[in-house]
Amino acid sequence: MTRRKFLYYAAGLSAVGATALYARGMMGGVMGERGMEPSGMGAGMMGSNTLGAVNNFFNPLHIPPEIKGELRGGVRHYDFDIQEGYREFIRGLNTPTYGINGNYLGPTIRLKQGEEVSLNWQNNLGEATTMHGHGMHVPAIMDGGVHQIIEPGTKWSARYKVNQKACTNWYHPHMMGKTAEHVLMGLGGMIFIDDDESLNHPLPKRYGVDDIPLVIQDRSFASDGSFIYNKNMMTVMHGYHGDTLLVNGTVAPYLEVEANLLRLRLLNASNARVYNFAVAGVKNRLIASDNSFLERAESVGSVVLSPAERVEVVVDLRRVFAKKLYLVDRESGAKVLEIRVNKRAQVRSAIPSKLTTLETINLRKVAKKRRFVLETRGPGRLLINRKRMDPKRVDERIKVGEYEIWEVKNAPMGMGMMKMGMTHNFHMHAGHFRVIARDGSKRKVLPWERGYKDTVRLGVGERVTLLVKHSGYTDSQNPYMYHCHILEHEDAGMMGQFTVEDG
Ligand SMILES: [Cu+2]
Repeated sequence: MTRRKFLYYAAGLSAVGATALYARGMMGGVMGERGMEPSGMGAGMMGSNTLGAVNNFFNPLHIPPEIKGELRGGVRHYDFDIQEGYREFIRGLNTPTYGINGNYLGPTIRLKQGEEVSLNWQNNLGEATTMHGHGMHVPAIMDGGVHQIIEPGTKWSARYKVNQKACTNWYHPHMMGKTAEHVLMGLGGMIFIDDDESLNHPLPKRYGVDDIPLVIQDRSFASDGSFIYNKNMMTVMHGYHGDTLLVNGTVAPYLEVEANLLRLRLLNASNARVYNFAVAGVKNRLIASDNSFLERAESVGSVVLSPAERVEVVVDLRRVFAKKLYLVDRESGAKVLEIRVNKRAQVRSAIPSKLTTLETINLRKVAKKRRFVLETRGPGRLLINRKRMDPKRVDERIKVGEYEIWEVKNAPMGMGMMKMGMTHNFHMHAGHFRVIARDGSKRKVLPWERGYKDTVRLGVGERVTLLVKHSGYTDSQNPYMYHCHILEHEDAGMMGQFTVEDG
């Protein structure tokens, strides 16, 4: 052990000693006298669902800076520096990280519908990566998928006209075989898209005050502070599960807010963990899914989010002044964020009765049906339609502007009555879909699946029916991707490619 490492280690232990409850929660009980073995099998490595309980929330929630770009020659430019760094997640321990314009995660990018923008990504890492706009409806060469590689020391710009409805999207790397590690190290951030409709709504919209980005991730820390990530067969099969929750890169976070309406933009940016979120003790009003508002707000008990899915939820805190509430994950039972209602309301906001208008679903217009089967066929063999991702192969060619039905199934492993397997999800680039049915039933479509979406969860043996349309940006040479967004599955090859072509 080097002296430097030893000092971090000792400092870590004293910090742990001062707040034993915190430490036990943070480390899920595995950090003993000797700390977690850096090469060992922590709870997170087993693919287990163990999350340490946190009861003492003492770090103010980090709010990523919001960047609105700079107009240069009629184009709004956003400049990014993808860099290596260190972040002190746990007092006294420096965790090696990646970040964007900082040491972990990146700023919130604010885009306005109709504007010409250029997102300029400078890669200052020691390795190649890419930067994908998740949920962005853009030309294939601006997608930042597996083909738009940014070599170390070079810059890549995604330039396009913002051409979609108001929503909450995000950005993250999409490097073949490396996405899980690059996201784990800290690359990612939110994209808020505004349009005239969203700007005119009386909804809460003061960034970081009553309109809060929440990037939720799970991580496991070694005793020297570094992230534990062993890409063994168990991790590939079950996906990475950490024992510690981070919100915007903050452990044990609290947020001080007004006794007012509070809008939470929830992003599951975890590699593999599925959450069931709710703000306990108040009514949760769902207003948006991945790519749009719902037509009308809907009360929900909780919201299940698989990796990469987003929702916007509004909670009414006007009658709970001087109280503490919690965002909880009902899946693990863990508290995620402490909400301290300790400020008086400064503005009036409301949820309008009509949030947006979605296109009427008309299945008679459907021109084609495609089937996608997500399947595990042996250790590490994660396939879609029995194929592993090949960046040189185009799997599907789609005619622009046509309605299609995509039926996506998570095929169970094993035989007979035993339905074994794992949760997957399905993400489609470029276009947005509507979820028509789950296991053939319209009624099984969940409230947060009633707006436009780009990612949908698939339990073991489940099947979803999606109404898909790709409008615009034809290119027969450059493909987009569809894939499972459990990052270890995606990296193992559970991914395919499609082009959008002229009819
Ligand atoms: Cu998967």
